[in-house]
Amino acid sequence: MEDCIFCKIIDNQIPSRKVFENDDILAFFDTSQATPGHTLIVPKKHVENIMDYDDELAATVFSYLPQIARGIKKSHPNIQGINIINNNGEIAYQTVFHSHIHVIPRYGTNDSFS
Ligand code: DGP
Repeated sequence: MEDCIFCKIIDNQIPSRKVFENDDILAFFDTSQATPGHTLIVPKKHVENIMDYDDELAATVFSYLPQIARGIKKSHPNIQGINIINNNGEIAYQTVFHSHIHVIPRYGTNDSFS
């Protein structure tokens, strides 16, 4: 979609630090790392938010969460936990209107995410 930052990242028009990619999704580091390893998972199909998913897209996109979380943990062994966050709509703090799931590693009660 024209003027969508994440569509441009998917099309390699904007560089990103990729974590995982296949025909359905792209996972890449968030530029604003809430904690080290903070990753976004985006469907390659442009959908604005969760209200625009059909069941198949939801099942597909969310099915990658465990393997991506395990991959991030492998490369960041000090991870003690992970927050999965999905903001939908401006009121819910969505700022990029191409749906994405935040995978935010947690390193302890005093890490940089609160
Ligand atoms: P949200 O507030 O849930 O819509 O989160 C959007 C996130 O997208 C925010 O944490 C920063 C990240 N972001 C915005 N622009 C870019 C970009 O050009 N590249 C990358 N890697 N992340 C971006």
